[in-house]
Amino acid sequence: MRGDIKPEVCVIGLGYIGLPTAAIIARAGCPVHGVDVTQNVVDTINRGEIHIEEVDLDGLVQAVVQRGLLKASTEVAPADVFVIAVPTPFAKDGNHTPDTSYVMAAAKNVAKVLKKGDVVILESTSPVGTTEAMRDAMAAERPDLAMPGLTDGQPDVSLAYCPERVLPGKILEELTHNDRSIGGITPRCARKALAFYKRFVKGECVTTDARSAEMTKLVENSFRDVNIAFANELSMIADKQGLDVWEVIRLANRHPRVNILTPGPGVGGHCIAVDPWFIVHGAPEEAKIIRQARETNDAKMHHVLARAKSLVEANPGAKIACLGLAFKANIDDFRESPARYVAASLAREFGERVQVVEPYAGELPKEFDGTGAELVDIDTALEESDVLITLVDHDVFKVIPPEERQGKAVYDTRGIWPDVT
Ligand code: SAJ
Repeated sequence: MRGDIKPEVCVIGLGYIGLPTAAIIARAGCPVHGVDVTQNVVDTINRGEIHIEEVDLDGLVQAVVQRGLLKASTEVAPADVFVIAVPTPFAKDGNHTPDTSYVMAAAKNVAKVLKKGDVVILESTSPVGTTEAMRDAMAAERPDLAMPGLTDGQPDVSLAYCPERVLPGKILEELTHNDRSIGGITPRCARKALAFYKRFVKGECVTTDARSAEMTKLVENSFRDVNIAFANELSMIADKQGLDVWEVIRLANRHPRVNILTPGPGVGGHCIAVDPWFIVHGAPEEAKIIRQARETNDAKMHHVLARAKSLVEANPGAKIACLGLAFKANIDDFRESPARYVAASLAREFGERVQVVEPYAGELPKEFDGTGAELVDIDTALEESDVLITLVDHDVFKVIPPEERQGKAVYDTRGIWPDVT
């Protein structure tokens, strides 16, 4: 990887982060070999199409595939730079233990094709120490190569941890413009990774060590989780004391140094509700607020369900419209969504009385099967339902004027209608 010569890049894991990253690297002119275990994903990308929804990603993937800069397969191929963006889910032990087996498997596959001078970068959100563990696994696979931190002399390869911090729905923009932490196993590793990111990142790239970069990623999402938990706790206190939490937050936020976030039906998505557990797992005695925030945000979902049920029971026979299934506003991502959990629980209990409005869904998810609940458009729901439960703050719901909601019982868990308390 020297001068103006574009490095060949192998991106392992072509999901929500890996595919946009591969496409952006290819757009910068580097030939990218994308790797995914799912044949269907590989075939889709090689046709210039995409298997996930993300703003503007379809056009970009089509363009780089057509230009021959992005090719996908199921096998890792030799390259100058390897970027690993595979999932790090929980283990199935029920204890929120991080499962880094996909990262380790990717590291071993990379090790097989590794040559002197290569750079290996881990992007997956990972517990502290994962990059070093990856290095050790690669060293075991390739004793012929001097690994960073394990040799007194110059290492043969570089290894770094460089997390993304992009917001779903704005991934392409944020991949390019956000600042990045670049954590090398050694400072030299960080410099090698930095030179690579400079090719396609316009934000500032700040170098550090691998463990600090791993922790930084976890801390960012935990910070947000703790702050959302504060808002959700306030909303439960307000419910108990008969206060309008939106009014209290609006007023408190007039203080120049107070910025309370927005209560909702709980925290969804694959990052904020997951990453804090990686910190708790690493330091269970110390991570008290972080653990409590997770528990508070999960408890909020059950609080919302209980309050919704009481409202339905107070309106016997009435049709109920659940507005939204997505995990947050204006996206079509329904995974790990508290809204989906609440709506499905109501559907199981109240069956045909439940209508679901989700402009981003073509059909209801599987757990609604056999409940009798139906997916309807917003006009049908406003015509037929007497109870409205707002679970997602989609723009299309925000613009429903008070006249169209008149006479209906409303539970607005997102605070989208200022006239509703
Ligand atoms: N939420 C609230 N109240 C709020 C803000 C959010 O209830 O005031 C809820 C949302 O409805 C949603 C969840 O929290 O269910 C998370 O939404 P989000 O928009 O805060 O974050 P994500 O999960 O879409 O993306 C996050 C981002 N992290 C931070 O903002 C610290 C993103 O920058 C990360 O890159 C991403 O996680 C990730 O991949 O880790």
